Amino acid sequence: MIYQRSSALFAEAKKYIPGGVNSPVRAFGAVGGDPIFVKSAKGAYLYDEDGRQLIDYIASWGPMILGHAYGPVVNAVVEKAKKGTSFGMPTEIETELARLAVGMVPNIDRIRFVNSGTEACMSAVRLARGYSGKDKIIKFAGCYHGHSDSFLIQAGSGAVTFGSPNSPGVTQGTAKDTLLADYNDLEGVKKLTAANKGEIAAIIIEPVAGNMGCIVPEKLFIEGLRQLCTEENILLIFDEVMTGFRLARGGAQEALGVKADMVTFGKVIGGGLPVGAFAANAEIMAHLAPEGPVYQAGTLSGNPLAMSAGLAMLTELNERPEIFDRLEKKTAHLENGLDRVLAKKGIPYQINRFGSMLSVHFTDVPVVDFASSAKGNNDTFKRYFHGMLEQGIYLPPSAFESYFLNDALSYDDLDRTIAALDALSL
Ligand code: KE4
Repeated sequence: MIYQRSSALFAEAKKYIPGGVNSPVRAFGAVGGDPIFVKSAKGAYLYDEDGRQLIDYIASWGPMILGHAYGPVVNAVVEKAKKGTSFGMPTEIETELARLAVGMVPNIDRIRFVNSGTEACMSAVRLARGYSGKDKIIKFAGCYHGHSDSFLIQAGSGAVTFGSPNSPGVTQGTAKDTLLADYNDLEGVKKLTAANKGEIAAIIIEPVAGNMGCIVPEKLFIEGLRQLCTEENILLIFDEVMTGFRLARGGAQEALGVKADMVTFGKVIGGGLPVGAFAANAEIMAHLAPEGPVYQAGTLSGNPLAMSAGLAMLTELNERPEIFDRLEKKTAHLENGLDRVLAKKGIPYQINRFGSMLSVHFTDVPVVDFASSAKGNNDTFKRYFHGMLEQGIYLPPSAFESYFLNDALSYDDLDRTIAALDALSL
């Protein structure tokens, strides 16, 4: 199906913006065709430039957990904007959001706001290195922690979609300090720590992965990582940019029952405006400038508009935690429905889910790490993606992404989605 106005807008965008987008995964590179340009959104629905209504399953890649244009969030931003948009000076609302976040998330005493998940993860690793005096980090193939150099080693999300898990421009000097392990492979991590004894500052992980599709950690793996980090004096960093304030009020630490030493946030914490954050106990965070020697800064960090959006969103989630249970039930309903109709199609598939994160993989092997995720049949995935889009269902345009359900989705929306898949021949 041709989406004429979106295609025309894409052609115009490419004259001025590389690839016509400001973030590669939006360009439909993994599924082909021109990306859909969105005009507006409300609740569970996107309204594209060709006048179509689409049921949204990416929720801006996570932030719009309450649905688009959520009243209290919009009103908070509008009212705040009338009083000025940026000062470069401390404001009370930064403390209000910091106090709320620290109160919701276990094992953190202090939090620093930045402007993206990338910045949060980059800063957390610098702090871990500065605090420990050690240089190396371990990351996992297929996990994505943003686009700072240390992480673009076998990264997930858009990096792998474009077949460039290791980006040009990342120097060997940087890459040598990033050790690579496989998700759910505790023995492999143990071997790496033994071979680099005393040199590893941190292990950074997506506690529930969302950048290889959704991948759930095996219980012994994530608990084993915790034990190993404790024994080897390595900081365990949970990258909760996706999972924070989504999987539970206290994020993945609460949902998995595993304690991290540092936690990074993005997406939901900003309510749809540019906010990232990193947090830890008071002793670790005391090493951060201006209190300590590890430098980190940002002109728009703690921006009042972004803080007002984040405060409105986290206040809703904190005061109405039943949202998390509602999302769990809705996502389970979707999972069961997709499973029911896929089972009739005689093709191999896997559905992975944790809470309101879900992904569909067209393969007959369980998807437990990057290698198994990469075995998915992308031709089938393309037919799936476009077939659903033509029926008004907007799914992530890559098999290496997760769905993010939002609270505005009705059971009718979910059943329409299931029926759309039932109608597809894959
Ligand atoms: P940002 O710099 O994009 O705000 O956050 C980077 C990041 C860090 N950690 C995790 C676990 C993440 O998922 C992300 C970003 N997520 C992608 C979606 N896979 C953002 C979408 C995009 O790149 O446009």
